[in-house]
Amino acid sequence: MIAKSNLDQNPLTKNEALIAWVDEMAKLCKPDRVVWCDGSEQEKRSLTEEAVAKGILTPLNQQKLPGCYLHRSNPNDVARVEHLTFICTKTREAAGPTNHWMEPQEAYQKLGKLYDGSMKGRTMYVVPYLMGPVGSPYSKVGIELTDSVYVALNMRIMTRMGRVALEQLGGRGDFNRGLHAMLDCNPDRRFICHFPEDNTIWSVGSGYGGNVLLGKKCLALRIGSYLGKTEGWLAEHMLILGVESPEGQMSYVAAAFPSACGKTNFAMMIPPKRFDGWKIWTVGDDIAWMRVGPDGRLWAVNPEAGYFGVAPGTNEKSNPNAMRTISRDTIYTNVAVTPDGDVWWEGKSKEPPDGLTDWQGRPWKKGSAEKAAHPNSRFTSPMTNNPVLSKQADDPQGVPISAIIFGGRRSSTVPLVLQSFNWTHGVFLGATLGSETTAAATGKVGVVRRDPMAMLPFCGYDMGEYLGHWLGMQSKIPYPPKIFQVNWFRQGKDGKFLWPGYGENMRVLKWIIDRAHGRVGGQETLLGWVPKAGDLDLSGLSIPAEAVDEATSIDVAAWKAEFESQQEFFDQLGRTLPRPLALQRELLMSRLG
Ligand code: GTP
Ligand code: SPV
Ligand code: MN
Repeated sequence: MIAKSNLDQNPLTKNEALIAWVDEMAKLCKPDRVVWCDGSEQEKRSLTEEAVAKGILTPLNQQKLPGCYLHRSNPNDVARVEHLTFICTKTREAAGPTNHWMEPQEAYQKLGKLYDGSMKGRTMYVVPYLMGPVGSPYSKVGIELTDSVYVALNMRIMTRMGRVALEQLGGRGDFNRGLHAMLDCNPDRRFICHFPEDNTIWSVGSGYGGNVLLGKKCLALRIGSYLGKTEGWLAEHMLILGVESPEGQMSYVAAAFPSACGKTNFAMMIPPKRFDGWKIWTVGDDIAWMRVGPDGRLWAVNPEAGYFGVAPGTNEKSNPNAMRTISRDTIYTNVAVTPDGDVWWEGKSKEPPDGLTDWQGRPWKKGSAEKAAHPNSRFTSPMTNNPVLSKQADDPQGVPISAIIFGGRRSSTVPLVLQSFNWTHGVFLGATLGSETTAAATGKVGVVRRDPMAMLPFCGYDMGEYLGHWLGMQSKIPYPPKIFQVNWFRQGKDGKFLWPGYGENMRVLKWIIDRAHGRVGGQETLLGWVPKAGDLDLSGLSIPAEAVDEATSIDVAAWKAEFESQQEFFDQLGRTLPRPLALQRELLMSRLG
């Protein structure tokens, strides 16, 4: 049966703009069936059964991992594809020099041909979703049309999906129009196209994560950043956490680290023994939407409702809260499995268990040069599973931010922690953030690249203008957060991390919170404020003092090279690079001598 009008097939909405658009897209893609998702438990069960029957999901050991399933993606489709991601604005200039650009009509035509008839014999799921808390004036509604049941089930975890989104939309036509088709999952026919001027996203040829869960990077960041620029707010690649002191004082922090650089871990960390009575509460682990509140502070909401987190490295010691979170109702993608249907990945335990099946479904031998789990294998879990979910995670107003942190993965040069001298310098620290590339995107891993505010792959418009927007926010925020930079990833000569990281990052966070509240002094260096001797609480830490010294040291020669490399990036940004950032760099260089 070819879907004609889906008017009478859909019991969920009378929104005419929505129905007309779904109709139009169904005429293009020609699915056999159009299924409107309501977000109910019953629907989850039937979609899951369907996915299992089709071999898209495999049940894991239901005693050990109740409600958990495994998905293996096509081996050619395991990460975001930045070279196939396009910003389709009328002019190339609007997308800027750091984005791939395609002319909108060309993109609609090119992808339109690929969509044409692509869902014959398949089902088109209509997935209404809400990014942001229910009832929040800041939340946005998107509709994703997809022929992937895996995408529908993941969107159900990652967003507030179904009726709730349609209720918030009402009769309005200002929803994000997302269309996703798997096609034959061929990289030659893979395109992730964003039309910020039309509030539209077209994605083809992939079934993986950020390429296809359109609420996440596509809407909440690329389209979101464009909306933020026009509407005067910030859409950022940031975790949001609450720090509660033993006296019960709560402070909130937002932190931008590039992909696979520690946001999920930082957002869920358990403070070490020394910090008895301190608690960390997760508001979000990947994305923050931030606006100026009526009280003049910066307020943040997490637009998501779940975690699409990196599996490798997650274990009982590094992130016990994540281990609890992923113990039920979780979809695992590209992990290894044990003979009894448990999951495994590198770093889950020291010794791999016997008889593993690798992420591609092949028998895996201990000592094999290949990884058992894909380095970008992931879990999708509802945030309500998180034992330390903040009570404010659903608050329509969000939480007030006291400090913003920028952090990259840098094996050298960048010290453990720095506080910026002022807002402009803080924006400069974010703008010049460098980080070694990870498996979260296809391409070479471990190369340092500039990743301003961890937004290089996610900014939906010209990067120089984006940095200008950040500078411009200063005059809009009467009580701005203080801005910091961290680096958990500096290495010693032996190639080992100097700083133990994970829960021990609480020691750095404590200093940051104290600085944000003006409770502790700092020591001025050429590059920013750092903790005075003794102010970074290191008691009970089982690493040599020299390692901490090395992690916090500033090497003038290395910094000269760093400033050179920053200039190369600034040159690449070209004419829209804000003048204050160029001046900031010159000022810092002259201090270095
Ligand atoms: P995306 O979901 O891609 O945006 O990543 P993320 O920023 O949330 O990264 P995540 O917390 O998942 O961490 C990525 C990898 O870094 C994992 O393998 C972690 O084990 C590792 N990691 C996280 N925090 C630390 C840390 O403090 N020190 C060290 N050495 N590794 C860390
Ligand atoms: C990232 O790459 O930053 C992620 C995973 O959070 S993805 O959803 O694939 O973008
Ligand atoms: Mn991310």
